[in-house]
Amino acid sequence: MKKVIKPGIRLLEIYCNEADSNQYKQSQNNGGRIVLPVILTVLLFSSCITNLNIVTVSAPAINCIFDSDCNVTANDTSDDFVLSGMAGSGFLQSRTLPVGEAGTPGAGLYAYEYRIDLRQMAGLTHLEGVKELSLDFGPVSSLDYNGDGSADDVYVITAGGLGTVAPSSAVKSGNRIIFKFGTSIYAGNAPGNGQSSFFFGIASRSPAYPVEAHIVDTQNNSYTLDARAPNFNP
Ligand SMILES: [Ca+2]
Repeated sequence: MKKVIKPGIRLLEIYCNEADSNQYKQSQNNGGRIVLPVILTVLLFSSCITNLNIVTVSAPAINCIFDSDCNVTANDTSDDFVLSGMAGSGFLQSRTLPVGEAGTPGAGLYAYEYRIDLRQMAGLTHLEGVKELSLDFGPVSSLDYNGDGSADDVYVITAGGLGTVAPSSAVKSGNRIIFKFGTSIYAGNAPGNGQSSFFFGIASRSPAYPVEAHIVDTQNNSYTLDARAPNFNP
């Protein structure tokens, strides 16, 4: 209740989350003075904003969510980029798994995994990094990826796969998902010394099609990259 009269995003979360909505109703009963800010916020933002929850998993075990023998053949595409002031190149990888097999938790669902690789990107006088990835994804299918009995939105493969940097948050605004890296993925002081993110994954009912993704670097430069995401509104 104490947080209700805070920024617009927090107010919008009230409309996306039942627990918060109940909290809002309670605060309304207790005070009533927050009605105007809520109305203004709804007028300013037309889409629902939600925080997606992120869990860590290991490979190849994560494949068992979608495949009965846990052995999948992934479809990989990537788009190269170089950050301002850096040399060499990095890439955004889009990986999809075959549609989830009947009898698995992910039956009928499509897993999308992304990875940002700056291992071959280098800087001489300073190092740039990637702090954000966003793309239109549409509805998210939640699954219990880490086996703790509750549904999860995003999984990060922190064991058994490439990479060292995990997204620190994933926020859904309308159909768009913004992955943020509290610690950016950095280029290195020589080719081969840069960092890669872990693969981070999310599921959808829709098969893939080409989209434009956006990344933001540590200097707030924005770049448009080819990626694949669910064709959720064919
Ligand atoms: Ca879980």
